[in-house]
Amino acid sequence: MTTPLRVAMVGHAFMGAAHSHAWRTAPRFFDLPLTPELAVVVGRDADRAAAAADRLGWADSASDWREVIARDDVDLVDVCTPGDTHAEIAIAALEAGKHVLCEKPLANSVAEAQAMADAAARAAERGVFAMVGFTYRRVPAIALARQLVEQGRIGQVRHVRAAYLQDWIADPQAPMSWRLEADKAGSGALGDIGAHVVDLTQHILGEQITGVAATLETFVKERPLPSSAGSLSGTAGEGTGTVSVDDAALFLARFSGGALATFEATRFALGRKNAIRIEVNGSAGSLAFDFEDMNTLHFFDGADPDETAGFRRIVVTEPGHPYVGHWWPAGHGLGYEHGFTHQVVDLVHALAEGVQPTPSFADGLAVQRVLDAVTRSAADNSTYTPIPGAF
Ligand code: SOE
Repeated sequence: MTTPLRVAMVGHAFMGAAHSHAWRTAPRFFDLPLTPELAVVVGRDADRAAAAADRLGWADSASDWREVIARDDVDLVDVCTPGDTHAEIAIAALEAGKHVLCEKPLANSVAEAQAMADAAARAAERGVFAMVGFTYRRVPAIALARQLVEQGRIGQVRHVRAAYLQDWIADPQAPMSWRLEADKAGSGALGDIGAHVVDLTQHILGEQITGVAATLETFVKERPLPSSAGSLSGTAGEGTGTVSVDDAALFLARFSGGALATFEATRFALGRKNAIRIEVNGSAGSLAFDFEDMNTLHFFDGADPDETAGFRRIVVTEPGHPYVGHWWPAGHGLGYEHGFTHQVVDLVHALAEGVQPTPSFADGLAVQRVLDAVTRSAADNSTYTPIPGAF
């Protein structure tokens, strides 16, 4: 048994369940230098928090995150709440000397994300670290794509085509939820799922987006209020509410290394449930990924002879592939939840070594700047909008 890492998790809905699973599972499949303990789960309603503790495997529950952050028997605060509370909770936790894992997008505005990145930089000087939960970085096929780009296997990147497609609000009768309210979620498809592909492409290329030209649309402006909440969309009830976020976001972008990119984020692509599609074309090859076939990566090697050249379908389930050797025999694939487990593994190693885990809050801020530029560009009739500070 190694030193415990006592975790407090704030929020216990969809992301809270995914994080709980990861904290429980990581030490069972990976040798960790610290042993995560699911110490306390926090929710606004004491009864529901207690029920969540039972269901998700937490030792204790509480209804006041401020009290929990002040506890001596908590080492890390895991923020799984809607975006409007990220900055307040994360900054308070860092100032109280707790490490922080915060769900994406980092915040609802650049100002909040900047304050969080500043707090994280101050805390890091004291050996207290913060990480933002762009969990798809830890899908083995994505980690492999990153390695191949880093090794120069596709050469100089020219094009990036990125889309995140879902359909869970395509039905106009799908009820309101916090994800459709600007004051809670910050933005709609843009921040909820577009943020993932912005982070993933910046991560895979090891570059930053330097400017965007964007358009946003809200297709369904009024929706039924929910009668009961579901993990994403609940059941429609009486009355209606106004959707105050985008339903879809499209934008062109430029990367710091000169690549041109297109991005699409929508929750109206009927039939596409969680399609994160990324294609990267370089001077020496291409890569293509789709989360709906998440255990494979497609690789075209420009050096292959013409007669046999073609996209190679790499089944990313070999023990030598990133993270895979800790799981099942070759060919027995992984799922959505494994990215969260890998996130915990990498975070725990970084904390034990006293180094900055990635993606950092500074990385989260970089994504936030892109989201902000998209919103400004769309408001200005798709005018090309440079990202401040990105080169
Ligand atoms: C809903 O669109 C959602 O749960 C996102 O909020 C998550 O970040 C993504 O992983 C799956 O879809």
